[in-house]
Amino acid sequence: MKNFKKILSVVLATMMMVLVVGCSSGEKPKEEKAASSDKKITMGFSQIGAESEWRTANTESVKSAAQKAGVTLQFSDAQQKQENQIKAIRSFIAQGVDIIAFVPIVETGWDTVLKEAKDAKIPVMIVDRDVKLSDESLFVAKIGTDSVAEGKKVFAWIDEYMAKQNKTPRDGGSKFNIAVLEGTVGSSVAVGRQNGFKDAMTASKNVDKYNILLSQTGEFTRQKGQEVMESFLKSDRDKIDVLFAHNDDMALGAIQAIEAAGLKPGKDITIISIDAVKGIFQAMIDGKANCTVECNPLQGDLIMETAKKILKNEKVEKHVYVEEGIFPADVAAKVLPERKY
Ligand code: GZL
Repeated sequence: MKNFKKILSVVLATMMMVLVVGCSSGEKPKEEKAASSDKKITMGFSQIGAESEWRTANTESVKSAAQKAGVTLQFSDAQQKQENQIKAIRSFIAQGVDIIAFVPIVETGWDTVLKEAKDAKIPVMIVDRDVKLSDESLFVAKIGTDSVAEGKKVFAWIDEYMAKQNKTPRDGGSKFNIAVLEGTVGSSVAVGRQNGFKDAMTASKNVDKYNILLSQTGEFTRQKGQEVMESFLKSDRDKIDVLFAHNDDMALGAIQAIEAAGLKPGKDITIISIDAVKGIFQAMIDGKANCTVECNPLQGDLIMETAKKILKNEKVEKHVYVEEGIFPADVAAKVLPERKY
């Protein structure tokens, strides 16, 4: 009997040991798990869509930079709808991400949802485009491009080019007629590029040489750019001297419409656009476009570096602009092989 009791107590003690070891090697206590996971940042990123070559490059840059930086990315594509972006930001808040970054498709309508993020103590970064807010403390940093400067560069190049090429207005009048394909209505980029272009024209000594004959949104897409250019050519085929497209994709669509109308893009109609994507370099090499102003989508690394600084409570610049150049047709063949997007 005594032996039996001894064996039983050893068995019971062993079972207790197994139970204790089993529990401790399973789930970590909540605070310990939380502490160890603090090192890995989770970012909620709301992208506007995939409307252009530029946007695709911007998305690729963000995703690859997140992977490189060890940031877990909750990525949402809003399919060009602000309400989808607001829904995505609300879901990031509900998930309790560490930081939110988003590309605001239009300038206004963000105060309420960004206040919700602030109340949830989740820092927000604005990427690429600008927002109009009643309270600038609703975001910590903005990383993007200077659309007003891009618009100014466009006019400066046109003015220099028309003089250098000894061009005269196609309709025999005294002014060069300019057609403009605008970007997304209400986006800071379309507003900035148009204002920069017009401000530079107004300030120019040659202001009387130019007339903005036509200006309409092509929504930053190739398809819409072609459609709107077709309508411009229907009404003013033999009057248009210059096409300014707010992005290269719309210019590439317009080139198809100009050729279909029996005109020579890049010759009959001088074409300048913004982004500097590979497609426009090829069009310039083919003699169908004349210049592109760079707008740099490769913002991913800067976004991730800035996010890490914000979460370590380090000081960051409120507004950071990425580097941007300008590429006329005569450098296109040399530069194209080096282009990353
Ligand atoms: C520019 C970016 C614009 C590009 C377009 O900062 O927001 O949106 O110029 C893109 O190609 O669709």
